[in-house]
Amino acid sequence: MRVAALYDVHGNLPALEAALADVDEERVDLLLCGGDLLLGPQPSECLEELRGRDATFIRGNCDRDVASGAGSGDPWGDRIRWTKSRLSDDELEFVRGWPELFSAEIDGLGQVLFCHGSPRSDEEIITAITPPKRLDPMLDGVRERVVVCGHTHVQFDRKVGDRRLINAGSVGLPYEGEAGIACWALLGPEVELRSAHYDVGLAVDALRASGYPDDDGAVRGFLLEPSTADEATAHFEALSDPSL
Ligand SMILES: [Mn+2]
Repeated sequence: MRVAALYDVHGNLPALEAALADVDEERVDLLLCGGDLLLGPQPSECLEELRGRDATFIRGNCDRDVASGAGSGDPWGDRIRWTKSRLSDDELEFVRGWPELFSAEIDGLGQVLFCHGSPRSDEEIITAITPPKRLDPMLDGVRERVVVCGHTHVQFDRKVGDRRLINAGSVGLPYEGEAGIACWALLGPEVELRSAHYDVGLAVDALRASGYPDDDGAVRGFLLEPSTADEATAHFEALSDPSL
């Protein structure tokens, strides 16, 4: 089996369409949506596009928040509630049924575990430099030698002991220092970290037209002036390890 892993779309339909056009160039047996599909300007459009392609879904922390409508009074709480309001009861019910983990036998790689944050949490952070001391408890009891995650929007492919850890990156809001790329991963028999180019102006227009709350300009900023991978990785490690 060959798998296309599309993580962290965040309701960015132009980016999703670009990634899917790239996927269509490959012979893929399974389309895996790795979570955080919804929170963004076009949640229903992105969900229906992937449902129409019979994708397999796992749940991200933001999908969980959107389905429950949980969120504080800050701008992200407004975004969560707005996104929930754009989904039908049927769509929300579908999202609530998503599992946290998915495992598949992939050509050349063996059994591969897909999670959103870490195998034990949809919001735990794994980066390219997370030390084994923090990784070991997250991977305790995991049988698969290959683990694919997302959540940080930064791609990597690293060896840790006898395991291979891969971050598929983000389709909709990658932190790779370049605007207008949609990142995803092709698995089997090799691991290919891919990025498809698209017109980021279409995503900015969709953001504005949708009415998605962005008074603080944060999402516009993520689209037009994304952090570099090194900046984002340092930021996430500092969040995860208070001693840094
Ligand atoms: Mn996430």
